[in-house]
Amino acid sequence: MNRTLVIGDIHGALKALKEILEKAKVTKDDKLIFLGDYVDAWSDSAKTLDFLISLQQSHNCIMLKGNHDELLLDWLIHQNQNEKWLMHGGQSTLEAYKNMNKTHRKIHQKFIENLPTYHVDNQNRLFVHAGFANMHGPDYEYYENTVYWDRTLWETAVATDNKLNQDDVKYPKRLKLFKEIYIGHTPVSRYGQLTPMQAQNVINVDTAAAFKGPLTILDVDTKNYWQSTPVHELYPDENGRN
Ligand SMILES: [Mn+2]
Repeated sequence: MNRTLVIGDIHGALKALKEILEKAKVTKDDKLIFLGDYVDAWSDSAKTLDFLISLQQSHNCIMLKGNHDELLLDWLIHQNQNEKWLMHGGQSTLEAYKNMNKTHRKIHQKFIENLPTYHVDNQNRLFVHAGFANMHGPDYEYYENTVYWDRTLWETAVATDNKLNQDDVKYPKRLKLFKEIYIGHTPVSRYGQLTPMQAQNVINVDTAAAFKGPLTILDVDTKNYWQSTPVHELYPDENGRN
């Protein structure tokens, strides 16, 4: 059977990525959907992109763009060292790119530039890094980058009373556009969890790999999931983001 597997925010934790691909026994028959934020936190940010670029050649992959990937792109193109970026994991990425030559950097730049920002599959399931704010869907955003920065979709789903009927006028219209919505971006550790978290039809797969959590791969049909060792244990001499 062909599985659709969704992978949460990696943040430079290549060791964790390799671990979960093995644990889930990923094959070339699987469709892999990466939710973005491949860099910033752990020391393997540049190597993670190398790995993804080659995985894209060998496997059936959809790789979406995250806000951290966009921040890296901004630096690759303009050498723009955004203060906030450096504080939120960018420093480790700068280190990782220090000795990389121009040609190699250009390959990474092209890779990020070509990443789609969301994907809808043939079962009307949406995959997007962060969310969307327009009530007609991500296609209608006024600002294209909303889909990799938004937190309102997730906050809305979490705040919606489970007893509220979907036909109720107060039910968030945005949530009704898709059968399911898979996101990363907002670590579930903020809610005291380290496993995928569902609120209404929104499933959050960011299990805080940038912080003290593991990286997760989830089968969207069965909801089975596999997790890595907590990432900070795989990089014991580093701080990640804290
Ligand atoms: Mn993010």
